[in-house]
Amino acid sequence: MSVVVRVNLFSNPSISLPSRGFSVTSSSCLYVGRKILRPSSDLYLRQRYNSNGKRRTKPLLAVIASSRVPELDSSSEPLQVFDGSTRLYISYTCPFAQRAWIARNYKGLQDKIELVPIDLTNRPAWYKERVYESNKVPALEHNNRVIGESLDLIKYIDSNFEGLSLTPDGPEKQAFADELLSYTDSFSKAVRSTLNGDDNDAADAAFDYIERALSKFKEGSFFLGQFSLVDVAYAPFIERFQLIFKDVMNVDITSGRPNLALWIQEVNKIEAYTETRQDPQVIVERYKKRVQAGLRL
Ligand SMILES: N[C@@H](CCC(=O)N[C@@H](CS)C(=O)NCC(=O)O)C(=O)O
Repeated sequence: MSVVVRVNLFSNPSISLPSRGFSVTSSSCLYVGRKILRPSSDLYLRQRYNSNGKRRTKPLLAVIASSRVPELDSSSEPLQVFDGSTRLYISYTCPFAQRAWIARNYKGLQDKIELVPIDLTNRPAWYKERVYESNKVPALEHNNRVIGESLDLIKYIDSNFEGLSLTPDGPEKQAFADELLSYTDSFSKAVRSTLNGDDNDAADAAFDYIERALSKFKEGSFFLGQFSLVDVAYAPFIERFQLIFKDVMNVDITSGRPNLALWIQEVNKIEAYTETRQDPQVIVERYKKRVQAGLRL
């Protein structure tokens, strides 16, 4: 008899990014020793090939990953929570947390909201006890309270902090934003059901929905024309699905979907997002490990 275990594709990751003693001092500059890296739109391409067209031995994203703030784990001293600091608890591997991280970066809040990465495979006990009872990421500690749930959180960050707005103007865009935000879970579920072999057509239908949605506002390549909460909500998931479909099924999700292709291209020009991207190889390897372990997504 086979036992089927249902898991969230991206929670409880078995692989976490390496973290060494490098520091991140601002949004756009990563200091690795004495070298300053400035992530840019063609980050992924630059990671793979050097100027002679030869493949790099050390991927640039891996260098950036290793320059990130180290994760806290069960051996980490408890933070002085509710001391007036504003902290965003994330995991580098979690797409829900990535949403909040992108919003914080986009609004230029690196000095106002401290990033606190947690190792989800070996969580500090005090996180659940003192910070967030649900023991999940993301969570924001702000004004002596904790806000969770990524979609609520990106809205909260947008309306309670200074910086570029992620909220659309006008009732038409607002209504469309609400519709698209409420579709995010159905979108992931549909794509996962194809990856699980339950419904071969569900992912196609979900990507077609995105393709159509991207044609609504013509003044830009993003869902609502300009970069907004909707792009923030979808980017981490489309990032993962594109890689997995390409690598595992040899399917290009942008084929026949020019709006989606353009959206991916444009979103990869937003530094606030590219800084949060995971090493593509790590995403694919983690997915394969789950499949090999017989886990459903
Ligand atoms: N609905 C939540 C989902 C958050 C979530 O599932 N986070 C995962 C990591 S990707 C987590 O913290 N899992 C730990 C657990 O479930 O114990 C949101 O949108 O923030």
